[in-house]
Amino acid sequence: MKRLIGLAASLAFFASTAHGAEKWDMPMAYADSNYHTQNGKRFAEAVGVCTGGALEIVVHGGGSLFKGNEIKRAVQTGQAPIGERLLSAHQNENAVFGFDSVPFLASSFEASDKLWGAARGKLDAILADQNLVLLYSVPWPPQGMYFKREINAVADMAGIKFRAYNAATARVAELAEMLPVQVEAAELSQALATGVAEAFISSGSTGYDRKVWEHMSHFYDTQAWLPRNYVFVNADAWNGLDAQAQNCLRSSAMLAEAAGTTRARELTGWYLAQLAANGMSVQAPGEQLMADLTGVGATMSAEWAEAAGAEGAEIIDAYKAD
Ligand code: PCA
Repeated sequence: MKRLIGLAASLAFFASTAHGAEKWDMPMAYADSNYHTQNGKRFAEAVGVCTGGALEIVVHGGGSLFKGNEIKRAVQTGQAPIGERLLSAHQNENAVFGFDSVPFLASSFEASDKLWGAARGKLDAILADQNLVLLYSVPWPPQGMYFKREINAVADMAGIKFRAYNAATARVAELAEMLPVQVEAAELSQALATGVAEAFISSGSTGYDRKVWEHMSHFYDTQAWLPRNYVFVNADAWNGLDAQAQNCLRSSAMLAEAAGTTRARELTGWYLAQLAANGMSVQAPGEQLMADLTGVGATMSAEWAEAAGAEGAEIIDAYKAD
């Protein structure tokens, strides 16, 4: 009898897990077809397989569930249990979040990986204080500048309305005497079409996703930095999972970070080729332009070091020591 009760109890348990499988909505900000979003979907599938269906993650791309600038708050407050956001978008909250947008500090994929290795522990801790668990991060390709005409020096940029996506990009605009305006990638095409913005800095990836050749003619491959997206979980939602589900999230996240980074690397040249194939002039910045931007970068590096204080210095030291 005892055994029967035990059996009934365990059957009831399995029934309730199968029945009550947890479903997590995962807002992401960028185009559904973008490799970050596609990678997020594969991550979700891997978690589903690993947990035997006990945790189902449903990705909502393109800012369809929450807009990019709403996603962190939504996850912090538990409106969504998991999400993806541009890490440096939080630079206004804490300068350390902008470690990946310091001009010319880490402008290749190798350097970006190294810098991430140096910064990750700090980000884990800062996010843990905000009720968030950091899972994985994938970089964007190197950032270049898009214009509607030939640009040979920073002086050529004065007065242009410049679309910014974080504090660092707004600062580039200010230092070049342009007029910064914050616009999410999802709204970029519209901002260019309506003249709200006339130039911007981003990867070939976002230029491709938003078909910016309809409005832009020149891309300068400045390789200024590789900003990162990160995927994070509400800490209460995390604590509500059993150890097996947590292990599944961690192991799937490790794979997603490696796969997404590889994909970014593979696509970088392809994206630039698509800009050229659609009529844009894609080129390295000229000598004067590069010298001017190096000057802008030096100012911004000093400002970031000042704002990020001891924590920032530890990241830079660890990066340089590696
Ligand atoms: N694309 C995003 C962030 C960096 C990038 O390459 C954007 O432009 O919003």
